[in-house]
Amino acid sequence: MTKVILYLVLAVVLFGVCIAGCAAPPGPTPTPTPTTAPPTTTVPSTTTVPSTTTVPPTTTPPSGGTVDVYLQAKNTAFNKSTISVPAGSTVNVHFDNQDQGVPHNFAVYTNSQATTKIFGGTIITGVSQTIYTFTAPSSTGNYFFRCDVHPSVMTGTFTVT
Ligand SMILES: [Cu+2]
Repeated sequence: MTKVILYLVLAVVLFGVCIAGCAAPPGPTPTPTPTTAPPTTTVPSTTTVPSTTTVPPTTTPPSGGTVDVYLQAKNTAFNKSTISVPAGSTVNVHFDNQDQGVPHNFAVYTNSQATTKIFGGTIITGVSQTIYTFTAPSSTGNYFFRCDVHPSVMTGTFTVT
């Protein structure tokens, strides 16, 4: 009797061992953790600050540039009553005397009183042409121009802007 029990116990134990061994759930197969390659940290390129190129100051004083004026004298009259030029500009007056045997010129004064001359062109006798060059006043305003030979009839306003 005891032998049978012993066998039974043995069988149960063995069975249990078998169950434990065989039915043992497979150990969790270690899933290989994907070794993610560490992101290569790109070193930010040091942005070199562009050196500010300093523009050398222009040594020439600001001027009004050059302006060309075309003035004709004909029948003892100018073909224009107003002349406008930028302040401080170099004025080239292309003077055309169309009066045969008649002298004319071009002159600029501070005002119509014509007591203070700014520029006086050489008198030329027609028919002939010349170019008067002078520097316009640096102050803006209305000045006066005329022909010195015919100051009562050949006059105009010289405007500096
Ligand atoms: Cu004249």
